[in-house]
Formats: sequence, structure tokens, C-alpha cells
Amino acid sequence: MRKALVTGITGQDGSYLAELLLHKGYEVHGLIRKSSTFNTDRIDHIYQDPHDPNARLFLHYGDLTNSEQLTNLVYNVRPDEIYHMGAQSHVLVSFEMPEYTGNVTGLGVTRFLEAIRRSGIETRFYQASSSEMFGDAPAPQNESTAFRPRSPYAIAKVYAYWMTTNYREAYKLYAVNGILFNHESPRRGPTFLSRKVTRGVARIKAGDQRKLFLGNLDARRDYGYTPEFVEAMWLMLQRDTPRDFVVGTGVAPTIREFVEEAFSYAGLDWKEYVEQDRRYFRPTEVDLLQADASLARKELGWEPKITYKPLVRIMVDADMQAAGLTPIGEGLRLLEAQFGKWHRWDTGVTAVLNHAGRGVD
Ligand code: NDP
Ligand code: GDR
Repeated sequence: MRKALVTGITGQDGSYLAELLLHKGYEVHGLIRKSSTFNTDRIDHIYQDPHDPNARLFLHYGDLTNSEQLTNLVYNVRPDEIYHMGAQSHVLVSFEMPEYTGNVTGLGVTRFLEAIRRSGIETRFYQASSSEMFGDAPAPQNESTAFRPRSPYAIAKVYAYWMTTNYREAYKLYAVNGILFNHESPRRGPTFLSRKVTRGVARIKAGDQRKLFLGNLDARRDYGYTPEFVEAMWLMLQRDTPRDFVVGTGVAPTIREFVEEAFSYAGLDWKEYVEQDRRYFRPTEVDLLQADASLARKELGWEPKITYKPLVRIMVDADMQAAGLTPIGEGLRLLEAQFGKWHRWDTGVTAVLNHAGRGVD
């Protein structure tokens, strides 16, 4: 049975990736932080008691700032594939915590690469690189576009990108960068724009919130649906030779258009509810990120089905359900028609494990 180690498994991407890997028959090991409150909401539905002889999901405490723990983990688990999702991933927060962001988001990668090199274990390493690295480079951006990062987060990711590249070249590690553009889902953290908006719409509908305060509405982001993006991550590690890929939909609405779409789907006029607040503006903004993912299409056969309009429907429906309302339903229908059930937001453990029984495909 193939073994995968996933950092950031409690985050948006890590949770979907863990589902995908279980579905494909892997034994999955996840790194989680010790917390005084529960931080496993996104993976509770796939959690298995480690005493269960059929258990295929195992969680290990650790922190990306502690190299000894990471080295031990790599050495003890001996994974075939490592998906490094863990990071301080919020761009605005990185301006307030630049040193911490550099330590976790940048140096965390070096700690892993060193653990692999020193242990001599044969494994494949995926680094969660980001479109933010492009900063104000002209769009559309692809694998050859030069980086012009505009935040401490993006600068930490550029460092991690080059460390990954360097270890591939210097030590012949199978190490790749997935340069992913924004991908969202009902599991997106509620302080990121997409989820803040869809959750806000549902709460306004439910009468739990009156206004939605946002920052810059003029930036443009290339928005895709996370379960499709975790498939691209997996595909990248299945190639004979390691190489980096840009992954995104190529469709980049303004934040204003995203907001308008979400409110109008719920039958609301956004102008009546949205106010701007300076605190959500960034000291330096990235105005336009738009992917040219033609290489991923050609080499990985990766083709996204969901761009921002269907994404809005999926997310608003999920947030309406979470707010105790009856969803409008277009998002739900879309998911069933396009994907079947495995990555619907309410996927239960039985559904995942039933699929997993089919083995690696
Ligand atoms: P999230 O913020 O949802 O998840 C981040 C994960 O990292 C969480 O599991 C978090 O744990 C963990 N983490 C944070 N700090 C530490 C630490 N010091 N030690 C151990 N674990 C830590 O991010 P996403 O899932 O959205 O993104 C996954 C990765 O992909 C990140 O590296 C992000 O930068 C990158 N990325 C994301 C994109 C996107 O659009 N989502 C696009 C491009 C790149 P906890 O739950 O305890 O906080
Ligand atoms: P981003 O995502 O910075 O692209 O990074 P975020 O959702 O935070 O911002 C997107 C855009 O919306 C504007 N914006 C606001 N953003 C937030 N969070 N809150 C607001 O109130 C608000 N109002 C307007 C922002 O200025 C920005 O232009 C995400 C993260 O997941 C990174 O980890 C990842 O690398 C990149 O996507 C690709």
C-alpha cells in the first residue's frame, strides 16, 4: 500500500487531498498542531481510530518550526509521497507577522527537504507554491513568468520555491512546485475573500448579519474549485520526471464581480450590504492573477470544470445549509452532475471508505 504524508491536513487543501488519497487506496499520515481547542473539523469525517486494524489515516503532532520532529516523522513513516500543504497562508496576516511567516512558510520547506536528504529515504515531495509569487508580473502567468512578489507571504513562498528547485537539481530529489492559483470551496477559511463573502451572504439571508465589510474590490483573482486542484497535485507526483506546473482556470473576475455574483445568486443587491473598510486593504496589493495552465493541460491532462460562477453557487449553497437555510440548490445539483459525491462538503466517512475499497486507480 502506498503511503503519503500530508502537512496542513487540517487546512482546506490538506483535508480534500487526504480524502482523495484515501479514495485512491493510500495509507495517509497527517501532521497536526497541538491546540487547546479542536482543530480537526475538516477531517473529522474521515478520522479513524488508529486501533482499528483497517485504519488508513494516522495523525501525528508536530510543528513546521521544529526540524527534529519533522525529521523523525519522515524517518518513521517513510512515505512514498509527501504533500507539503502546511503554511501561514494568509497574505494580509503576513504583513503583521512577517518573521513568523518566513519561519513557517519559507523555512518549513527547508526543514522537510533536509529531513528527506539526510534520511536518504526515496520519496516524492510536493511543494504548495503560489500564484502570489508572481505579484505584479504581467498576466497571464505561466511557468516561465518571472516572480515579482508583493507580500511577506509571497516572498517566503519564493524562497521555498527555489529551495525545492535547488534540492531537485543539487541532490536529484523528486521535488516539484505546484504553482496554484486561488482555489476555494465550502471548506475555505472564513477570513479569505471567497468564503467571507459566501458565508456573509448566507448569514445576511438568515438574519444573523447586517453588513459585510471588505477591502479592495478591484483586484482580480483566478478562482477555481479545490477538489479539482488536489487532483492536479496528485498527478504531478505520478510523472516519471519531476517538473513544476502552473494550475488555474484562466478565468479571473474582479473581487467586485465575485461579490455581485454571490449576492445576486441569493436574490440580494450587494450594494445594500457591502461596505469598504481600510483595515482589509493590503500595504501592497496584487492586482491581477490569471493562469496560463496550458502545460498542465497538455502534460497532466488536467482540465478544470468549475470557474467562478459555478463555484459561487457551490459555496453559497453550502453556507446556506450551514446557516440552517434551505439552499437554492444550483450548486448542489452541479456537484452531483459533474462529480458524483466523493468531495461534496457533507461527504461522510462511509462514502470515502466505500470508494477507497476500490484501491489505487
Ligand atoms: P489553510 O490556511 O487552510 O491551511 C494551512 C494548514 O497549515 C493548516 O492545516 C494549518 O494548521 C497548518 N499550519 C500552519 N502553521 C503551521 C505550523 N507552524 N506547523 C504545522 N502546521 C501548520 O491553507 P490552504 O489549505 O488553503 O492551502 C494549503 C497550502 O497551499 C498552503 O501552503 C498555501 O499557502 C498554499 N496555497 C493555497 C492556495 C489556495 O488558494 N488555497 C493557492 C496557492 C497556494 P491549523 O489548522 O492548526 O491552523
Ligand atoms: P489571496 O486571498 O490574497 O489571493 O491569497 P484572499 O481571499 O485573502 O484575497 C483575495 C483578494 O480579495 C481582496 N479582498 C479581501 N481579502 C480578504 N481576505 N478579506 C477581505 O475582506 C477582502 N476584501 C478584498 C484581497 O485584497 C485580494 O485582492 C490566497 C491564499 O490562499 C494564499 O495562501 C494563496 O497562495 C493565494 O490565494 C493564491
